[in-house]
Amino acid sequence: MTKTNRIIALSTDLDRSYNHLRVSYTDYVMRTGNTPFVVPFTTNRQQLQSLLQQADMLLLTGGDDVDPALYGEERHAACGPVSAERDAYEWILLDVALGMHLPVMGICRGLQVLNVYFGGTLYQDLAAQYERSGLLQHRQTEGRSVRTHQVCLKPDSLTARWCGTDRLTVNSLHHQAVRRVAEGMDVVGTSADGVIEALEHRTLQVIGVQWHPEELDAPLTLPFAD
Ligand SMILES: [Mn+2]
Repeated sequence: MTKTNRIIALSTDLDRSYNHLRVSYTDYVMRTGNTPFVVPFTTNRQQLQSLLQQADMLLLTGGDDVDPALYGEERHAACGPVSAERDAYEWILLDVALGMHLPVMGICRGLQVLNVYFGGTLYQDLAAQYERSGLLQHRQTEGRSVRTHQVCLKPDSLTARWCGTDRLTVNSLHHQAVRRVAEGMDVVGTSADGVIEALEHRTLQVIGVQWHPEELDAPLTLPFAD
């Protein structure tokens, strides 16, 4: 049975002094039969702890690049804008959520946050740093809801179960990607060029996807629902 009416805490982006989040994320959660709750920006751990007490799951949303300093690298010229405030907020939020044993889902930047949090690294820019040939267009020029490349999922993965298939065509709105996979995480999805599109933690209820399910019409469920 699919569990619905869970309270899903969403991390927010920041736009100067505003909490700032695309409507597609909150709509997505509502379309899955759950209740979204946008966690306001603060770096006060106790405050985040009491806010997350209201939640059944954390969803780390998309946004700008993670500061490469968080994985021990100098910033590459092709790295996009970063926000020290947002990084600090999401790091504490994730820390608190894991401490409370909440399931965590990461979308796009959210996947990258998860990988860096657990000790992995990122390509700061696929076009500039990806070693293999045949790199697909991961920063699509089509609209956000257009599906442009395939992803193969490990058939026995949680992500495949959630998506209801082990092969799907997704949208692609990223220029960075997972480089060194964090200890404890498994690659469960890749595109034809070998770019990592989905990760799951081996022991924790943590999954991340590089595409944007909130912009698509399926799947209309959230992971960890059964
Ligand atoms: Mn992609």
